[in-house]
Amino acid sequence: MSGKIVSVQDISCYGQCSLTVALPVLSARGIETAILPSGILSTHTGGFTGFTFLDLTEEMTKIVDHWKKEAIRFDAIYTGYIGDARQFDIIRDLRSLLNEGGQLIVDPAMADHGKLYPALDMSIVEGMRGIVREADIILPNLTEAAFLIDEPYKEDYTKKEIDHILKALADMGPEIVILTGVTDGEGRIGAAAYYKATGRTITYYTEKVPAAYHGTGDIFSSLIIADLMNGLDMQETLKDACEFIVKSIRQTMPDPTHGYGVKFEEILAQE
Ligand code: PXL
Repeated sequence: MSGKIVSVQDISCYGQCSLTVALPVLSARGIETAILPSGILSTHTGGFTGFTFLDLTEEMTKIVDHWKKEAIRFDAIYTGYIGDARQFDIIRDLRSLLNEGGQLIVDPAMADHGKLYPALDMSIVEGMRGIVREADIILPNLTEAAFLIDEPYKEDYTKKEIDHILKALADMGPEIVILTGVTDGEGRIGAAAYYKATGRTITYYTEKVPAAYHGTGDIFSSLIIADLMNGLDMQETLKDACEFIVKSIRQTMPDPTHGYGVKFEEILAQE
């Protein structure tokens, strides 16, 4: 994989998630990134109340129509948080702008810690299931995986249960499933990448840092996508993304006023 991507997710003006983290990460890693913003929110929806939300569904259609006229093409589509279920058809339409061999990469950013994000409902879960069936690569966390395969979420999973989840997700359609929040039974946490064609799973675990922040899933997905597009193998890619997230959390933990997102910029700048 190499080339130009378009990312479809919201702009949360304050709070360090979705496009405000995806763009700097992808740019810093040398990936040209266009954006198709799904909505504009004053903040993200985790921990803030009274946030504003401007739905950009209609504008998205106009943007894609213009791109068609300009014969603009992409090598990958990377989707994240989607605030309105009508937008799944726009993502389908956007696929006509993919170059041959271009990939649809879906981070079904809709839930965490066993719950859907506050502004979302089951229409988004249904829509995500649909787009996951058409995706080449998906990047769910364990909560999103449970919603996608319609099985109850648990706090802890055995290795056998993780293998079942990976296979159930791949059976929905994608060639590669990258599942985050997976633990190794010895107190470490990381990610597992499952290849449908070979049945092979590659894992990487790192120390479990005792803190959770919004936006880390978006930074993780952006790093994975950039690394794969830059030709790193999956083992190096998982290691890079997992260690980057740990460093970003460590950078943030000493600052109690910064609970809404991670200080990833300082880590990116050190590279
Ligand atoms: O990081 C995922 C995300 C993206 N966009 C919005 C969110 C969240 C998580 O809460 O609220 C608007």
